[in-house]
Amino acid sequence: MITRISDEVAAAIAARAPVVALESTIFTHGLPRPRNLRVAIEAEAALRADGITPATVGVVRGQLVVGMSEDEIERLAEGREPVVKASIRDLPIAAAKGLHAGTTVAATAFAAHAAGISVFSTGGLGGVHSGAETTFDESADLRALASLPVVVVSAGVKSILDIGLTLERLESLNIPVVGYRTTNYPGFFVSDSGFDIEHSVDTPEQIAAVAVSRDALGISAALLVANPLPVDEQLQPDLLAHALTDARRAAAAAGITGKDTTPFLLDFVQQATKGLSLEVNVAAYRNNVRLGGAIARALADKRSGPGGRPLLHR
Ligand code: PSU
Ligand code: MN
Repeated sequence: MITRISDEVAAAIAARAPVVALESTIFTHGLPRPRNLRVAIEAEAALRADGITPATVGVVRGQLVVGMSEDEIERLAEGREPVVKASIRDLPIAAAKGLHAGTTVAATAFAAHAAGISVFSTGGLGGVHSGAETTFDESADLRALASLPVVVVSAGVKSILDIGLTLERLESLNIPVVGYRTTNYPGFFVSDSGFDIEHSVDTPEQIAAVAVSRDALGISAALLVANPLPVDEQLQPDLLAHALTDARRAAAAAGITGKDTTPFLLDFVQQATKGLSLEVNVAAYRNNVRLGGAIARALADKRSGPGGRPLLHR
């Protein structure tokens, strides 16, 4: 089989119980070993503790798996065998060649939607890279999110990106964005990117209501929930600004392009902040996993409650 859904995840979907999809690029390419494995396992445990079924998505020897086992997560996190970074376009190649791959936000949202999972928590989304006017480097996450009707919880787009341009693209692509209890768009490592968004929502139930309305209208874009870290947990904005300037200069000097850019910049920022950005990255991810669980529960309640009915087109 080219795809596999774990028994646990399949049972939860069939029972219309809350499920949250999790990506694997965050632990194959985003976080350093050995911390990456711990973060991935902890995210699943946190969901289970709240009664939510986790569905970590990744490619194991070519097979697109929704609901990786702990052994599979370990295998990809440890990196003893080569692991590529797979966006949607890489999936057929990974399948035919039998590769291991971490799935990006785009590829994870694709698999989650195909499996019938409505909610997906991640760290930071891909977006428009600074200098994109000459490099054309815009994450495939954006195009993917325009056509996959899932709810994606993130702490904004990564600060390494051009956030203003990314927000413009989200508008062009008709992708709804709501701030969780804020109209300040978060900048992943920092609570406020300096850019505003129009709409905020205050509860997981409200987010579920927006998702249900979107589906009732037949709009097929993802609903992006921007979930800022509390200010006392963010990275110092001036420390980040310095690290970013240096990181971009280093990437240019090293001739880094394409999908290597994001891991390079994240790694550079981590070293330049002496590991502080790593702690913030993990805290933001945890925060998003928790909120994703609450949204999944609210959605499950809404769809099974009075007047709720299962969606025809998942
Ligand atoms: N944010 C993180 N760490 C990551 C990523 C995002 O904090 O590793 C990953 C996500 O999987 C996202 C991908 O989908 O980076 C975007 O990569 P690119 O810019 O090459 O599209
Ligand atoms: Mn890119």
